[in-house]
Formats: sequence, structure tokens, C-alpha cells
Amino acid sequence: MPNRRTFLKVLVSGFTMTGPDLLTPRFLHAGELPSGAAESTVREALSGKGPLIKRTFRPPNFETPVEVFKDVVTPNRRFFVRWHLANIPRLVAENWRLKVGGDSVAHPFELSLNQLKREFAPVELMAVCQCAGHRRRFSEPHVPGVQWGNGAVGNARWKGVRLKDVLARAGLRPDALEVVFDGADYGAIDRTPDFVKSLPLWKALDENTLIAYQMNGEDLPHWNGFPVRLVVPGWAGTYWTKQLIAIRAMPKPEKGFWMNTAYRIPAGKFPVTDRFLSQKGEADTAITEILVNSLITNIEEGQHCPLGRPVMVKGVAWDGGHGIRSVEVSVDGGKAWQEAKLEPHQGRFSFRAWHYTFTPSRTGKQVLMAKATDGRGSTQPFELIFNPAGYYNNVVQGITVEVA
Ligand SMILES: Nc1nc2c(c(=O)[nH]1)N[C@H]1C(S)=C(S)[C@@H](COP(=O)(O)O)O[C@H]1N2
Ligand SMILES: [Mo]
Repeated sequence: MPNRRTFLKVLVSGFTMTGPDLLTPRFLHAGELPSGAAESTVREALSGKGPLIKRTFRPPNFETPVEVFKDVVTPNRRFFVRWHLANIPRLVAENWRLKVGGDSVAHPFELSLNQLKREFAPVELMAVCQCAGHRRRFSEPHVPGVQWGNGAVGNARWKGVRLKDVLARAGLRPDALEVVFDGADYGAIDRTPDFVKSLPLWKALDENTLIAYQMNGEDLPHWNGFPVRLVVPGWAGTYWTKQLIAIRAMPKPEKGFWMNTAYRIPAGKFPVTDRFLSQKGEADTAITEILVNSLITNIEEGQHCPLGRPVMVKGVAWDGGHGIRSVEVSVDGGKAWQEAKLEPHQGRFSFRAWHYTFTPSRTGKQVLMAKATDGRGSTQPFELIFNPAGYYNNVVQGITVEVA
């Protein structure tokens, strides 16, 4: 059962400067903010982007305000931005090259952007990109890392070519175990490990894994990986390498910091079914698919609802690629649940919009909640599965409205 205290906790106010550009609001629950007040004070635009909530400036980490998710497609200008390294070069499309090689290919080669677009079949699909640390700020106890609220996620229509088609041209050898990806960004100090990620061969060869050059019908924004990024539908954003410049098929596990140390989850604690066996350790393992989650997008904490007047509660739900089976809504803090109406689906990797209409029949505070279930029957928990990096927070959230 939901813990009502979670939603009624007293506001811890104030901002702390934890580094030169690191402005960290110390609110424990976004739901406790007086309608938009404090969040709006940290809204800023990166060049070419619309207003986003700044979490850190260098490297740039900006999240999407929840009301943007009223649209099932997240506009490019409002799509969240997540970078680990401080130096993000401005890439010029004409000069961009993709190196395809590694010890497990027979014929390494290079591609220009025009070749990528002309020589491989185009594919388009809708998919959610979600950072593993989405909602980290609600971890209890508090955990270090970018203090994401509800906006380290977005849904877009991606266009690109299949990674498997590009790998096929290079001639994969039978010993290929992982495919390794490198972007053009680099650390400020030599010691900062380069952002290198890998996928198990089976996921790299999945027909939905794309080398993408378009987002919602336009070039990718600079901050979302122009000119080319990896799109790994169903899996955590960490694998979606931006400014992709090198791909290597390898016969051994990638051992760099971003695979070996970061983005790992305690083994056996989460209901994940996708396996990344070559990255499995004794106690922990590399994060894989996104867990089922949902958001109420059109109601603000503390919103006033007139007695007897119908309220349409709207939201989105998503998961790691099994598709959304159902969304249930509670208007009494989790005691009773009713089925929400699902909007037409846009593919099993996409946000699924839903709505539910209720008519408040008594005055006072009322706690609204949404709980989604994915196609394999996995649902959102009421208690956080704690882990030191604050990943995978898909706990059912509550929004308190005031009926008068
Ligand atoms: N080159 C590069 N690609 C990257 C990252 C990065 O730091 N460098 N961060 C990853 C992480 S952790 C996430 S969550 C997604 C975020 O994608 P977005 O910034 O387009 O929202 O990009 C991924 N791709
Ligand atoms: Mo991430």
C-alpha cells in the first residue's frame, strides 16, 4: 500500500550551491512544490532549445517540465538533455564520419552522413528515451548524481538506419560478443573516462536498434546528438550514444568506467528480463530495459477542483518494449482503483496516452494516483527499490488536489 506520509511530507526549502554551476534545489518531492513556483526559477534555455529545468550547467543536464508531456510526442525544443562530459564539440554534418570496425569485423570502413542516408534502408519508429536516473531526487535516503525530477524522459519519432545493416556490411565474425559505441564528446580533464558504452550482440542486432539522424522529422538538435545518435528502444538512455563517431564489434566485454562502474544495478532486485550476460558481475549487473512507469500530466499539486464538476485526468505510460496493457487511476490515495481509457497506441516503445474522468463528490484533499501495467504483467511498485545510484524509480506517485 502507498505510504501517505510520502505525499504529505513537509517542504524542505532552499537551494544549495554544490559546485560552480551545480544548482541543486533541495526539495524532496516535486509533488510538494507550490504550483510551479520554485521549479520555474531554475528554468533556462540552452541554445536552440525551449525552456527546460536546469539541473547542472557544465556538463549540461536539463529536464523537461511535466506539462510538456500533455503531448504524446515530446517536441525537440523541449526534449531533455543529458551529458556526462563537459566538452561537446559543435559537429559539422559534412565533416562527420562514422568509423565501423573492431576485432570482430572482417572489413572495417567509414561512412559519411550522405552515405549513411543513401546506402541503407531508412526506418522510423516511436520510442521513449529515459535516463536511468529519472526521478532520482525522490530517492530516500538521498543519493548523489544529477537530481532529476519527473522530466528525464521523452518520446520522439526517430528516423535512421538499422545498426544491424551497418554491421553486416563490415562482416561480423562469429566471435563478436559486444558492440561498443563512442561519441565525440570528451572530458575536461584527461582523467575523466571517455563516454564509451556497449550493447550485447543480440540487442545490437535487434531490428529496432537504430543509428538515427532525425528526430520528429527534423535533424537532431545539437544537444540531443547532432548529427547522428544511437536509438536503443526499450533500454535506458545511457545506451543511446549521441554524436556517434565510432562503432566496434568486439570479442570481449567492454571494461571502461561507464560499463564497469556506472549504470549498474544490484543483481536480482529489479523485475528486469532483458539480459546483458557479458556485463554481469557477482553483486551487480549493467542496467538494461526501462521499467513500466506513468505520469499524470495535466494536474498540478494543490490544484483546486470544484465539487461536482467532472475532472479529466490525463497522462502517459511507458515501459521497456512490452507495451502498456493497462493504466489504473485512484482518486482516494490508493484505496480503490479504476481502469483509465488508453489512447490508440503508437508502437510498443512509445508513450501511451491515457485519460480518466472523475467527479469529486466530497470536499477536502484528495490524492490522485496512476499505476501502469506492461504487456508482461509487470506493474509499478508502491515502495522504492533502493539502490545507491537512484536508478529505476517507478514508484506510484500521488498528486493532492483540493476539492471545494
Ligand atoms: N556522447 C554521449 N552520448 C550520450 C550521453 C553522453 O554523456 N555522451 N549520455 C547518455 C545518457 S545517460 C542519456 S540518459 C541520453 C540522454 O539523451 P538526450 O540528452 O537526448 O535526452 O543520452 C545518452 N547518450
Ligand atoms: Mo542517463
